[in-house]
Amino acid sequence: MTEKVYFNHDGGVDDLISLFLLLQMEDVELVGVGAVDADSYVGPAAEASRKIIDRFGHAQKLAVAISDSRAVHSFPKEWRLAAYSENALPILNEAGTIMTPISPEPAHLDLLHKLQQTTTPLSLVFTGPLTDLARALQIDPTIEKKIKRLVWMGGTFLERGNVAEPDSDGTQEWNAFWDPAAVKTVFDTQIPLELVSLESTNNVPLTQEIRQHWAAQRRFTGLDFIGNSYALVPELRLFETNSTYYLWDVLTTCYFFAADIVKTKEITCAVNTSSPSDGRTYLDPNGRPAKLIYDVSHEKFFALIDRLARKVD
Ligand code: AGV
Ligand code: CA
Repeated sequence: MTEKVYFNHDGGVDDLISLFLLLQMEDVELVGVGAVDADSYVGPAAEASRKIIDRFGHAQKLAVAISDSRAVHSFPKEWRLAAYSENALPILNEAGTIMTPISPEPAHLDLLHKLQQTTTPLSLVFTGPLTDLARALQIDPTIEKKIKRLVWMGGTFLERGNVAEPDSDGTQEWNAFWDPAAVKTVFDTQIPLELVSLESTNNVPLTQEIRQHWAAQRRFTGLDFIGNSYALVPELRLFETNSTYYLWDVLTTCYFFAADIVKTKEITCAVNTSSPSDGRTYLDPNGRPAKLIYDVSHEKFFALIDRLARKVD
């Protein structure tokens, strides 16, 4: 049976590759896309999204909604700039025009109305902050019932997160840190939650070996696109730095499609909302239930990316 999914992302390289892969998945109907001004600038992030749908969306009719949500803690500018480069890739600009329109509504209202109007529950895949969902829930809490499951790249239960900022104690994952209150709003619901946290994404750093694997297949347009996109960000070399790139969001969308590529366990959790730990997710016996993705099969994961990416020409 077809699974209907709404995708909200924040314009990073791996967010945009995730959109590309979602468009290739069998029995997955993408019903909406929202782009947030978090790990990107939302202008180029939304434009690149529209071009990816044009070029790789198999003539699917979609609109991209632009979020007007803004940061509590902003992402580093150096990371956000990659959206301009991605949007400038020749393969996305060959046509010279953009057909996929911008949604007339901001992303949280686009999401709200799609949930209100749907007759079958929607799955949500979020690969950036949860702000647009939290805002939609605040307007109409009854949309909760329309959500089949939320697959979110965010949070961590490890001692160390991936935020290195002067107003953080280093325990947070970035998507949670960007808007901690939004995480709390979502955690306070009963939406079935599946967390692709740093536990699992730490297993899939971008490496030279993976780049080579894609480079060797650049005769396939989709793998050439993936290789070019990841060329914009730094891999794991001698040791991990603050800028080392992982396949965070791509693992999230691949897990959404193929749960058998990972290991999961049931947890109960909560989120801290006071500085300098705001955005820290932690295990709490009295917290809300969630499924935590904590490990991934490299072999299955990279084979799935190859298979999906080969579907375009
Ligand atoms: O925390 C991971 C999230 C993912 O949604 N993002 C990147 C992915 O899109 C933020 C992030 C953490 N470290 C980063 C990030 C880095 N070194 N470069 C770019 N973004
Ligand atoms: Ca992201």
